[in-house]
Order: sequence, then C-alpha cells, then structure tokens
Amino acid sequence: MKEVLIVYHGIGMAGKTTNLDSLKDIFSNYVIDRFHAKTVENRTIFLDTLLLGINIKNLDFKLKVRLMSTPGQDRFEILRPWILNNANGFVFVYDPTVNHNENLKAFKEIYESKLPKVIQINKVDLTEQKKVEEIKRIFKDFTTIEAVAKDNKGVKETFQAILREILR
Ligand SMILES: Nc1nc2c(ncn2[C@@H]2O[C@H](COP(=O)(O)OP(=O)(O)O)[C@@H](O)[C@H]2O)c(=O)[nH]1
Ligand SMILES: [Mg+2]
Repeated sequence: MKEVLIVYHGIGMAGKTTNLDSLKDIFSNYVIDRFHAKTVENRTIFLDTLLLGINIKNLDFKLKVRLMSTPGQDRFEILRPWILNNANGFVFVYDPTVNHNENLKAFKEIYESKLPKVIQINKVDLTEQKKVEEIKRIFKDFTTIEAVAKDNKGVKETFQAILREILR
C-alpha cells in the first residue's frame, strides 16, 4: 500500500477542517497539496483535502497520505458510498459541546464499515473532564484521543494513531 486515505467525519462545526489546517502546519515540510472549497462563513462546501508525502520508519518508500473531511449531512449522503469504498480509516471528531445523540447519529453513518476508527474528543477546552471520561467509556472499544484542534493539541496524536492502525 503506497497511498492511504483517512477520512475525518463528525457533525458540522466539530473541528474537522481545523484538524486538517493544523496538520498542514505541523507537517508543513511534507505537504503536497491542500484544497478547501468553503462558503463565505468558512463552512466546507464539498471538498476539504490535504495530501502529505511522508517517510515512515521501517518503510523504504514514501507514503502518500490523503486526508479529507466530510461535508454537511446532505452532501455527505451523496459521497458516502464512495467514501466507504475508498477510505482506509476514519477519524471520528466528537463534539462534546453538542448533545450526544447528534454525535451518535453521525457516528452511525460510518459505524457499519469495518475500517479502523479513532475517536477524537475535540474541544476539551470547553468541556468538563467528567464528561470527557464519560465519552471515553462510551467509545471504550476504540482508541480515543483528547484534543483542542484549534490550538493544535492532540491533532498530531490523532493522526498518528489512525495511521498506526491502518498500517498495522
Ligand atoms: N474552543 C474550541 N473551538 C474549536 C476547536 N476546534 C475547532 N474549533 C472551532 O470550531 C469551529 C468549527 O470548526 P471547523 O473545523 O470549521 O468544523 P468542521 O465543520 O467540522 O470542519 C471553528 O470556529 C473552530 O475554530 C477546539 O478544540 N476548541
Ligand atoms: Mg469543514
């Protein structure tokens, strides 16, 4: 496998685009391309993608990692079959500032896929630790990572975790 696709999914405003923006900065030396089609309110219209070319220890070739975030629900519905067919793994960006059922509804859209999934609990700067622990318990079958994507916290760790699970 010389190219992998990691899809960032989650409800609107969870922080998916913020993750890709952070990764672009963190891995600035490895960025091949970044494209984001957005509305004037900065919302993702249809395509939000980052392409990295990275050297990985123990691999004797350069790995291309394509990251994309999913757009809002209606448009996601159109893309879903393609994504489920082409993705190698998912990062589910959980937004603890929005009620659990909303997050769960979005999670169910990717749950049926057997692909590796990492749960990022984003916006922990706005969340009580008690609630964070509760979310971790709910997703105890998955790797969960706390993040403040807007401050680049937990972003790299999330990316490394999903990549590790994909390459395993
Ligand atoms: N407080 C806080 N705000 C965040 C965090 N991550 C993202 N945001 C903000 O949440 C809003 C939506 O983020 P965005 O990445 O566009 O969400 P998307 O719809 O999932 O792509 C933006 O205003 C971000 O700055 C975070 O960890 N903490
Ligand atoms: Mg977005």
